[in-house]
Amino acid sequence: MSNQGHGRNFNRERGLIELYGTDPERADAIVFGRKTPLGRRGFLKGVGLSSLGAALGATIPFAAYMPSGLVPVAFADEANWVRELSDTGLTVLNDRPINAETPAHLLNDSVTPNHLHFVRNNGLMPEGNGNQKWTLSIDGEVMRPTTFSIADLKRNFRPVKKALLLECGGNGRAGYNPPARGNQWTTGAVANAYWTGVRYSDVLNAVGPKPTAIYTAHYSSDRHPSGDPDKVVISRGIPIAKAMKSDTIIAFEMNGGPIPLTHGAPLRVVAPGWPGSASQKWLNRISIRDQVHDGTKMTGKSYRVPDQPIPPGGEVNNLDMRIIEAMPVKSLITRPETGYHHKHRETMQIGGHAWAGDRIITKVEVSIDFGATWRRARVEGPLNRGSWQDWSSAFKFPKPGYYELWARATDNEGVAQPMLVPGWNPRGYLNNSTHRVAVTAI
Ligand SMILES: Nc1nc2c(c(=O)[nH]1)N[C@H]1C(S)=C(S)[C@@H](COP(=O)(O)O)O[C@H]1N2
Ligand SMILES: [Mo]
Repeated sequence: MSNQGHGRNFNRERGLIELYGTDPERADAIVFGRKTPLGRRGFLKGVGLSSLGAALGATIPFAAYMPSGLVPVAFADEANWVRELSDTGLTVLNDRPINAETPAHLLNDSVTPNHLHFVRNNGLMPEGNGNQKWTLSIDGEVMRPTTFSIADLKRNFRPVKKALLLECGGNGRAGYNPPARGNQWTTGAVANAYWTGVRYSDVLNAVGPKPTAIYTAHYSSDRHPSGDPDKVVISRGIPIAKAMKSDTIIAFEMNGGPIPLTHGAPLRVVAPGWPGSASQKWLNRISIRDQVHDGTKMTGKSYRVPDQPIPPGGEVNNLDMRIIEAMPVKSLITRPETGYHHKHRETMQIGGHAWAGDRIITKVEVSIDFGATWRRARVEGPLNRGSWQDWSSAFKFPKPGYYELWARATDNEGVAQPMLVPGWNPRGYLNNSTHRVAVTAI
């Protein structure tokens, strides 16, 4: 019922590196397609790695001669990233591609530092070199198709620096029942870093969108896990109206320094408040279209939800799915950390962040009695448009015992977070139910 994913490990996607540590025979079976001693091949279905074997087997011709239980050299890169991300406290949900989320209490800063920003990759990251020569070409429904170097972007347009909210459309997926396949994000696929770049609108205006321009299409240089160079990992876009907003940017810096490879170096879109997939990383081409973009992961069930509510586990025709645009109102309790023991005679400080797609947060309420009564928290204004907002409150517990802190945000249209997991959908997007933190008063 909560969106915290407690007890949902049965459905967790195990990463390959972890599997090499705990069950090397089975890891081998996935990578090299060998039958496991127990013949449990079918069991791997739905673990999320089942297609990997076929893909990799083809690229490792001497697989059959490799000693069992060695992490194949093809995974060395991923193994390093897994180590680095886990060391900073992130929870790695998948290692090929890399996906990692941030525990709520590590997201307490108003501006999220690089090493605590969740990572969501659909494919394999491009090689980290060649940034000097990076270009962005813009074509399609524009008067003057142009190729910009990063220096051109910096020279021709006024740089802007803004704290911008990125949340994966699947954040909270672990709360859905029946479970939806994909990374089992709990609450941590959200962050609010400083991004420096140029306004998307300035760049578009410079190349002159034609009257027929209605949607953008973003392209990048990440690689398909199958190794097939013709397969596009992801190519998403946004309506021209979203691209024209003052807080939608083409970024070349994160928190005042170069963008790390994991977050899209050297150039990415940041379209705050929309599903993170709208913020293409490793951006090298924008094509302006006269129709809604239909690139990889724009269609079918990817980043789309049923246009009409359906029952949990229900079927829905792809024609009845719509693209997710602004993300719904949501909040996070970042202090105290769940499991905290608090002296009940003392006042407890509680706080976190709230955000609402393209809207503003007008109210955050907190309950320590399972929603029976609510108290209004203090809410700060956003650092700028597109940033999340901080909130805080203080509580005294009436007597020792077990409590849950619940937080519920409301946006400027009067829409509040639901307390239970809302509208089931096939891929488990848009779970914005109230965050809950357990505290023992002693
Ligand atoms: N090229 C490219 N861009 C991408 C992705 C990707 O896999 N490839 N993932 C998208 C998704 S689904 C999300 S949620 C955000 C995550 O950004 P982050 O990894 O910097 O947190 O990047 C988006 N941009
Ligand atoms: Mo995402």
